[in-house]
Amino acid sequence: MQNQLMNILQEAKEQLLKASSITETEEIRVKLLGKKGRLTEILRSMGSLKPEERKDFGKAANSVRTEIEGLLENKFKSLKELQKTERFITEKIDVTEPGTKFSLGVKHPITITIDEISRVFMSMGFSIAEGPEVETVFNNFDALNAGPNHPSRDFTDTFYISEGILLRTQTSPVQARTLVAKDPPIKIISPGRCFRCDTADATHSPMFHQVEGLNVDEGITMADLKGTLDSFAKQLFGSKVKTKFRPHFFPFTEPSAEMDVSCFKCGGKGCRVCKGSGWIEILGCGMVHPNVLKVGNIDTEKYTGFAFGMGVERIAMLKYEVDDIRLFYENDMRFIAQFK
Ligand code: 2NL
Repeated sequence: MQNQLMNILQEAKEQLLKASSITETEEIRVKLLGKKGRLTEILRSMGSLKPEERKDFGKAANSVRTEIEGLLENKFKSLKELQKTERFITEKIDVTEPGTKFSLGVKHPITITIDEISRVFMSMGFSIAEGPEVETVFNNFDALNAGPNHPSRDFTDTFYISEGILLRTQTSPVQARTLVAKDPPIKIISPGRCFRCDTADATHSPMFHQVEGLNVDEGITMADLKGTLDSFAKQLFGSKVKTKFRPHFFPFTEPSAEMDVSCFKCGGKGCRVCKGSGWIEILGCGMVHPNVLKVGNIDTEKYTGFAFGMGVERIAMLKYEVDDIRLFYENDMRFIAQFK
């Protein structure tokens, strides 16, 4: 049995020399000194020895245990030391390195323009209405008096999704929904994204933005339309601008008009922005067609209304003198960050 003890000590030395990790060392400890370990087993079998042998053997076994414990302790210590050194190397931080720069975002010029237009109309008592970009053909065309043969319904101009479903080509369906859902007085604007099957060039984009407006109440006349839109133009482009209304045609309004503002850049003398004419076309408008009011079950004897619509990109391009609409969608921060 003494031999066995010496063997265990020898083995312990050899194994510990080879062990390269704390887990490995712990495994060795359990195998030798654990509850079912080799040394523990031997101590347990001491009962079979004669009493005089037992004393000497016990001493020897204990000293082997102490020695192994000492070896283990040293091994653990040196492994922990090694681990610490490794961590010092891998976790080293260079506190003199420059930090990662996070720059603050900016509002997109189209968002800035929508916000400015909205602020002006809100100051005149309009609220903001929103609706889905995927719409029904009914809300986008039928409800707006664009009959079954209206050219804007053409498959080559409109993104149809399925039978009766499309991407809205204007934000008027939002107003059509409001006419159905609410009773007058109605005084809303609907800013939002629209889609048309156009090939992108300097002035066209298949995705663009509109702000439309609708005001339905008792006794609304063309004078309300002109007063509201003239005030809007002065607030957006400067108090010196003048407005003029030219007759036009839209299926959803009668009579219809387009509004021009005198050039806010040159004051009307003629320049690059107004292309020499002194006037700039800003929006379309008109008195809501009775057929449109009827869709909302609105009494056309009692109520009248005016409506208007403008392209946000066009206004942003004029205001900021941007000559290509595609710049708005390239997300080049050198462009976007100029409009703070
Ligand atoms: C333009 C012209 C316009 C409307 C939009 C409208 C909506 C309803 C009823 C009547 Cl629900 N009208 N919208 C009216 C006139 C003109 O837009 O040139 N937009 C860019």
